[in-house]
Amino acid sequence: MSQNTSEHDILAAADPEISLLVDQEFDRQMTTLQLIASENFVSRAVLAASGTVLTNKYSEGYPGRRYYGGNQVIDQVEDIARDRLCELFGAEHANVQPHAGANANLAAYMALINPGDTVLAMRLDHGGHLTHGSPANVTSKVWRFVDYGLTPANDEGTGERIDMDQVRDRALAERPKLIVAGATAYSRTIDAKDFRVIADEVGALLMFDAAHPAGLIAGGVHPSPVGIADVVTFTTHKTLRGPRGGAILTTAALAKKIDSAIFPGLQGGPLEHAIAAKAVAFKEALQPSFKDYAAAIVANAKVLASSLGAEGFRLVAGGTDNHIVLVDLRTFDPELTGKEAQEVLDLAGITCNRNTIPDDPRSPFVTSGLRFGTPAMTTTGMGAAEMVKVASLIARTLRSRSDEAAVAAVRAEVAELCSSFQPYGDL
Ligand code: DSN
Repeated sequence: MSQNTSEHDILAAADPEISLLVDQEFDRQMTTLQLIASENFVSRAVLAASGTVLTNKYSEGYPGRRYYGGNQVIDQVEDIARDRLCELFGAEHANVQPHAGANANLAAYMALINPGDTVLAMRLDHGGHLTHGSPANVTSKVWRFVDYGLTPANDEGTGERIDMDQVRDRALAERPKLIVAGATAYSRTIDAKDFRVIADEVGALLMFDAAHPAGLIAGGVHPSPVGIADVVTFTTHKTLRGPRGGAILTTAALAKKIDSAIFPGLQGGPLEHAIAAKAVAFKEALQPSFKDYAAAIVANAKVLASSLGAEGFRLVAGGTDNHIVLVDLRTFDPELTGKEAQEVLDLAGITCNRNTIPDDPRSPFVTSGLRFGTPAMTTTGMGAAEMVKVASLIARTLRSRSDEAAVAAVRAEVAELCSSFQPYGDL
């Protein structure tokens, strides 16, 4: 199989070593289940735009204000991307240059606050992101992060929600300059309005990191933070189903600060081939069918969650409102770690990631949880019946993890299932 017939042949002739690896990765993606919550399958149009001569162009600056000549065409590409993104989210200003979500977040901090200022963000071990002040991340070295977390788990499944009382208490005590709403491993809806009230009470700015739910917001199935948060950052490659990259939305009043923070503050030349691919993805997300896609992502996640629950896994936060299903493995098997589970699932062709669960007794490298997500499998056309099957394949693999033949049998079933749900058709 090949990624793209003519481009494939050119690459194969020029660099068989890399070409072979691209083929192998294509095969892996087509024959295994992609359940990493932050991944998706872009359309062939997005793939095509990504591999264009736009990669050749230097265009430091912004449309109409570049530091290099020859940007007449590039300016139009970037303007279209910005306009489509503003239309998609009803935003006043868009910056489509962030190379990644981490860059978008860094730029937002640089634009909104000064080094040393206090930021209130979600605890990493409760679902926050590295750029929300991890000790290992540059954000914690430049700004002073304080955190909030989830309510305790309970038997009714109504716990493990963002503890808004704690957010308010911490905000009143710490007087942050900025509050960050948003998470990387949280399966419930986050409403910017709840955070806005607290931000206003303490005079803080509000940033919403929508990296995970961006596509759900664009598709109208999650509440939009645009017009509520001062700045909204996100990645374009998760639920939004665009190329790998980031973007920022903000108000007209903050536009210049955000733009300056990205360039020249943080980045040099933008990746205009990626920006073209973002524009294509934004056009796709503007189609009515994208609403159906967003709704299907959530519907699939709910079925996957309830089916995994029926297999004996404890659902963190009692279930899901979005594309993420976070399971606590300890009820399924107290000896099973996230690391071991991820590794054996990989052998069975089920791709997911281990994840800490709230107050995890194990280290972040080992963990007691697994995170699953439905954006990619929903793109392939899978629905409720397939989600039930996937949950059963996951449970079977983990139950028989020391039996190589049983794992191989699951691997064969996975390949059979995937063969009916090919995102790139007969490519
Ligand atoms: N690595 C992303 C995720 O998987 O959620 C966040 O940056």
